[in-house]
Amino acid sequence: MRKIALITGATSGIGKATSQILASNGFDLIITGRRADLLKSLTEEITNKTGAEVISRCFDVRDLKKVEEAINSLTGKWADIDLLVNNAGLAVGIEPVHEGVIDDWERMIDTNVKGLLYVSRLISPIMVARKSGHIINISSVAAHEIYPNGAAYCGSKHAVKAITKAMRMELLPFGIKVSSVSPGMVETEFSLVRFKGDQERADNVYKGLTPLYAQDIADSILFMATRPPHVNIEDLVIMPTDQASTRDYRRR
Ligand code: NDP
Ligand code: 8X3
Repeated sequence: MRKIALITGATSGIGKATSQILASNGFDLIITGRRADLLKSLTEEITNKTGAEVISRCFDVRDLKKVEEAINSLTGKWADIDLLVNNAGLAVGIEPVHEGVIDDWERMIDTNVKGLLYVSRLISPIMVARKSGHIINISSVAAHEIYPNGAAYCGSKHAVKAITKAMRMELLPFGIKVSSVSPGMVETEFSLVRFKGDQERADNVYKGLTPLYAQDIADSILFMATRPPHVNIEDLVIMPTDQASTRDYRRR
């Protein structure tokens, strides 16, 4: 029987690649994000390519009411979610705290931390009731390291690490797996969002080195999601070969 996966932030990057690979490997999907046009085209693309059943829900993870409406609108088999991939997230701005833009901090903390909690709050009771399920949070190397001008983003991902660990303890009695993936540099829309649409600045991030691609992270998520029931991968830190830390790169 096919399993059901809900992926947040499926319209781009890691979430999109994860949706594609899960659909090709036995999952029917609930894909989510804020851009309705991209959700529609991805639904069509995955359905046509893989034959998986795909539905979408368009919402902002920062808006608790909308998250509630979206999750509570799921009925029948769609309400029985096996796998939640908490992927929606972003970095905005790259300033020291003393020059920080408050709205950037709000966006990062509200999305990466509170949004992840809202979605988890709505979906984990479904898993608790059926005593099975798997939650994979997309964390970051920024949950393991800290770099200057990244206080709010690193703080938000350190929070994801703490939330992941706490949820793993809380959900232990119910046999629910909780994992995280902690990538280094992945070439997606991430830098374009961080630099607020400045394409040249975003491109420079990946100049002279080979970054990870969304597909690399999606492969690992599929691996984690398909381990036998007695195996839970707690966290996977995945770096490009050309990156040794958040501050050490090999550029040629
Ligand atoms: P992208 O910008 O390509 O994708 C981000 C996704 O998140 C989009 O689908 C976007 O969809 C969604 N999203 C953002 N804000 C919201 C929101 N408020 N509500 C709902 N959806 C939202 O970046 P990545 O694929 O790289 O990022 C995915 C995750 O990976 C993030 O959590 C990021 O922190 C993490 N990560 C990324 C790394 C990288 O170098 N790229 C490295 C380590 C971790 P839409 O705009 O349609 O809402
Ligand atoms: C994204 C990786 O190094 O830009 O989470 O923080 S980094």
